[in-house]
Amino acid sequence: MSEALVLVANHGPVRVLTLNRPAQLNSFTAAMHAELLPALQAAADDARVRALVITGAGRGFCAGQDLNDPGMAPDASGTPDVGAVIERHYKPLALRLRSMPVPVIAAVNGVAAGAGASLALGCDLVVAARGASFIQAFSKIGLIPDCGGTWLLPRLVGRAQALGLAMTGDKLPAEAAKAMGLIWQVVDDAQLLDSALALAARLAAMPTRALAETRRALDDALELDLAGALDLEASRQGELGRGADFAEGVAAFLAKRAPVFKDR
Ligand code: T3D
Repeated sequence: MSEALVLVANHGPVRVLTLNRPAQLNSFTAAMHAELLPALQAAADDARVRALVITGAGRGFCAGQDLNDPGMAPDASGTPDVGAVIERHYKPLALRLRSMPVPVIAAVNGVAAGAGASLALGCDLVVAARGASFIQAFSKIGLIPDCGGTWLLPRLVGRAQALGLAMTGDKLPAEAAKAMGLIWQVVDDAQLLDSALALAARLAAMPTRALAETRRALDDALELDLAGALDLEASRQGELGRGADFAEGVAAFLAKRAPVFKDR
């Protein structure tokens, strides 16, 4: 039997998904997509999972689309239908990732290129090994950023830096990515998984539903004016305020004890 292309492991309430095509730097094939999206869905559907970590096996995180994959072969027109690949694989992946009911951490262990960079940057918090790097490889092969890259990059670092990264396709070391605000944290290579797991465990003990709503509210508010954002806050806060986690958080604070959150 061939080995899984996405390894799944549980560390208490933290689920870890490991992209597992190390010889090809975990680049995406149709077969790997066919495991990754269901693995994300399974994590979303499993009430025991309260935080997710995505990482890569071997020396790379993910080198984007596997440029040798049969899915890239020319169709009847004589050229590959790249748009169809995006519709079939990358669009559902980016949307699923961004709407996960739990916080998602990318533990970037090595190079994250093309759609692999978008996968990492589409996670809520990116923790990178000092030796990792980010490459907007698309322009080098005549494409634009995809898997959400056009939406993510200017939101993360502004138009000037986004265009610089996307047009040059230059390799951005983890420290530089942190300095420009592209990612959350850089840690020593040997500490990457432990650091990501510790952060995930911390988030897993927090009010999960509020964390997922925080992501949704920040994303939605970027499209709104101040009055619209205030309306959004009143509406979503109203819903959270009726949740068990808010009651528990306040009760625990007043009783000077540690809270136990359960909403999801
Ligand atoms: O359908 C669509 O195309 C739409 C979707 C597009 C989304 C995209 O992601 S487009 C961007 C695709 N990705 C790339 O263009 C990146 C290509 N890879 C690289 O530029 C380099 O591999 C890296 C800079 C990422 C790493 O360089 P390095 O020197 O550390 O490693 P390497 O020697 O280049 O790669 C190691 C092996 O992985 C090598 O195989 P080999 O020679 O040992 O048998 C290499 O061919 C393979 N590999 C790396 N990236 C890919 C790949 N094989 C297939 N596809 C890849 N993307």
